[in-house]
Amino acid sequence: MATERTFSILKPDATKRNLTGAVNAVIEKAGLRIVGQRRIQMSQAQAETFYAIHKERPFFGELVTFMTSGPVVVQVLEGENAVAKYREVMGATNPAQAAEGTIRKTFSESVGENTVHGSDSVENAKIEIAQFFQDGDIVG
Ligand code: D4T
Repeated sequence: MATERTFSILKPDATKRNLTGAVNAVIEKAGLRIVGQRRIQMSQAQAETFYAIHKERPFFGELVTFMTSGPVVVQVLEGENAVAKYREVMGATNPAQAAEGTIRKTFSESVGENTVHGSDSVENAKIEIAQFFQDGDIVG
């Protein structure tokens, strides 16, 4: 198993409900180390670029509106198999289908406002991290 980095976003529904610490506790308990973290207001252009893969999907407009509706916390997580591990800790995209104990099962109210994002591959993690972090802002 390899030490990897993945990219995480605590979405506006998390910051709005003061869940930053509660979600971070789940992340750290799972053995993932938060090696970079910044609270930002995402611009429309940043959100559109980040979710460009979903541009043709019917929910794209709503997704961009939601992601820019309040502050988000962007993070770099590090650990053994961090990409897959974090996807497991987040739970299914739709919280109604998420397993017990996952972040989305515990905290999320809908598929649109599902509290966290996590990269789906090591390759995408690198691209996503580079969109929001400079090397010096990640301290492992
Ligand atoms: P992200 O990318 O935010 O980590 O979510 P997932 O990887 O779990 O899910 P995704 O890429 O399929 O969806 C991206 C983003 O779009 C929102 N969404 C999704 C939505 O608003 N309505 C929908 O029907 C779906 C499928 C939620 C996450």
